[in-house]
Amino acid sequence: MFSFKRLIALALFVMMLISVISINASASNTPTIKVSEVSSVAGSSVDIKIEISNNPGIISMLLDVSYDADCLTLKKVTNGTVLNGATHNINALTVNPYTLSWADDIATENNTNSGTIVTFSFEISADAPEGKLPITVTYDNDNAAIYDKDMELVDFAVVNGGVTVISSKPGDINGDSYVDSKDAVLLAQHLAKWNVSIDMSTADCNNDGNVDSKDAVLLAQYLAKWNVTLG
Ligand SMILES: [Ca+2]
Ligand SMILES: [Ca+2]
Repeated sequence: MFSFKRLIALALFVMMLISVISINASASNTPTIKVSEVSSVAGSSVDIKIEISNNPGIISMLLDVSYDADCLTLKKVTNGTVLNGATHNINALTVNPYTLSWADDIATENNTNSGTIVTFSFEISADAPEGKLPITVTYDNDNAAIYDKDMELVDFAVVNGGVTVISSKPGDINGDSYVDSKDAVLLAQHLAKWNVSIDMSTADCNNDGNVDSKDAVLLAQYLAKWNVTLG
């Protein structure tokens, strides 16, 4: 039979365990708005997603999305399926910050969906410097930006993201920021003297100053996940 002291110790241990579990649970249950992060080369197009998770239930959400308009041009805003109805104004692509406005004021039930609320398609300017271009979301609950069906304000944590502009990658011969079979095909066509335009610096996969079959072999090995390095 347990002694009384041992019983107390066990009870304390169980209580501690429960509190640790509930702390972890509450940390992972925080309502969150998250901006995705991507890396790509100057001059390319990128998609940035804005997602909500652990949505406790809302009927209205007003967000401002800010970005570096010198280096990023907003081309398109596409609604996700999480919030019913429009969350963007298609006439205002040049306005920065861009306002995402969603309200369902006659809703009798909260919307508790989580997922992608909207996707921003940006073009990175050709002269964008290497480095990170932050994309940030803000909301103003002093002015009731996010609330539920009882008109109670709902706070979300915000995790900002952005676009990291990288220099050209060895092997990314078509400059779409990925090194994949399209690049291998393009290099093979170039070597077969097809009339294709390639980036000679990224096509020189082994960095020996020439673009030849050695580069095609190295690229094929890389794509086959051999332990080789490009550049
Ligand atoms: Ca590529
Ligand atoms: Ca080479």
